[in-house]
Amino acid sequence: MTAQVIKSKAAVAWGPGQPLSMETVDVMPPQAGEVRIRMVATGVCHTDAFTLSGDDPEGIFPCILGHEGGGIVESIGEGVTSVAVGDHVIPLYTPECGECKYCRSGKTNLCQKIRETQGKGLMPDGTTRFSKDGQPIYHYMGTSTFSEYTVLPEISLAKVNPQAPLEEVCLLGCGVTTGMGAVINTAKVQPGDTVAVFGLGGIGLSAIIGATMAKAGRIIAIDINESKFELARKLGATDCVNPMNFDKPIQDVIVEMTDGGVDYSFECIGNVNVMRSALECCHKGWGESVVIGVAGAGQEISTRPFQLVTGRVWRGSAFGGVRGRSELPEYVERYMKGEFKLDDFITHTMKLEDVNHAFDLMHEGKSIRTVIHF
Ligand code: NAD
Ligand code: AHE
Ligand code: ZN
Ligand code: ZN
Repeated sequence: MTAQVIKSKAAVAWGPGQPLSMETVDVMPPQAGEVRIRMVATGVCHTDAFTLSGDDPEGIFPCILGHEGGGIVESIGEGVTSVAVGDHVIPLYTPECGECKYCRSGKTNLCQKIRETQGKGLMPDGTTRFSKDGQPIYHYMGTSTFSEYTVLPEISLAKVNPQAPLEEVCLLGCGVTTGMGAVINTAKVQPGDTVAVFGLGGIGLSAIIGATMAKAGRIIAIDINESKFELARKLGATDCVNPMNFDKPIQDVIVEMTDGGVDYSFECIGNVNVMRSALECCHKGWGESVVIGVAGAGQEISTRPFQLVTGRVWRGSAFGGVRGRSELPEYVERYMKGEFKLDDFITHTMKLEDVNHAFDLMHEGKSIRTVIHF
């Protein structure tokens, strides 16, 4: 049967800084190489709030935000072969085509096959599948998970074990994979290493899980909100530090605590001043700092070049360096085997109608992850 336009409940971002608005939107059938999915659950990540704030140079409105979802294939477009109706899938904002220069390089997970149109809020053919009363509504990060139904390119879906609870493994669509992957794939932390994690939201706490899995010897968790420390300790942090309790720069505090600095640090906030601290708390000669946080338009990082001349390394990580289609299903299997937990992260669950409250909780520092159930 040919797929039809579907009416879908969606939280629409009409403009920067405005609360999301619940609307019934039209979702077109998937075109060639595309898939329409029914969303089962989605997490709310700080990057959604960042784009809504207007700080994202790629922010485009009106759009449907959301990129940490789990869903079930509702219909497929012409030529789609890798997923079928009924498959359980996790949307990927970092697709994997397997054939572009980036995919073939073996050096990065940053597939660029559809990056240009994705950044403009469009499907690969340059059009959108969402509209409201005939007005086009843009996609976001190629995923738009704050909608009952969404359309994605086939290359932007990871097919996962149907036994896995989508209400939990949706967090592998961004936050948990990003933090764990940055430690394991990007930094390649080794047993005994000393690690500092700046910012204890979903990303930073997942980095702590990654560091614990990698058997880091010491894991220093840093946040200005001390209510985050209890979970950080439970996940493996050996030291919890609030920079506000010191009258000197936090990098000096950490260098003193660690006999010269850490082997690896991770910035999980999106604050360019903290990015500098994270680099400068690294050990002379070999310490490496990984930028994960996303900073607003116009912001830049700086340090004395001498910090790099003397052996510290600055690098970055997107989606934990994970190739979504070929590697994410394995993360789901590892979760199913009990190698790590996800329910610790889910501090709140709610309906899509309450998504603005999820943003409030995040801004007030009261949640780790809110999961929206459809
Ligand atoms: P979050 O808001 O849940 O957590 C941020 C944490 O940082 C909070 O606990 C907050 O108290 C703490 N914090 C804020 N200012 C601080 C400071 N000056 N010093 C110490 N701690 C401070 O956010 P999240 O969802 O965990 O996301 C974290 C960052 O990672 C965001 O910038 C997000 O956009 C980015 N991100 C990047 C990727 C990627 O692939 N690179 C993926 C997901 C998220
Ligand atoms: N659009 C922003 C950058 C946003 C950004 O860095 N996104 C991360 C994922 S954050 C997920 O929560 C990412 O993967 N970036 C790689 C990419 O290709 O977008 C800007 O500054 O323009
Ligand atoms: Zn995210
Ligand atoms: Zn590719």
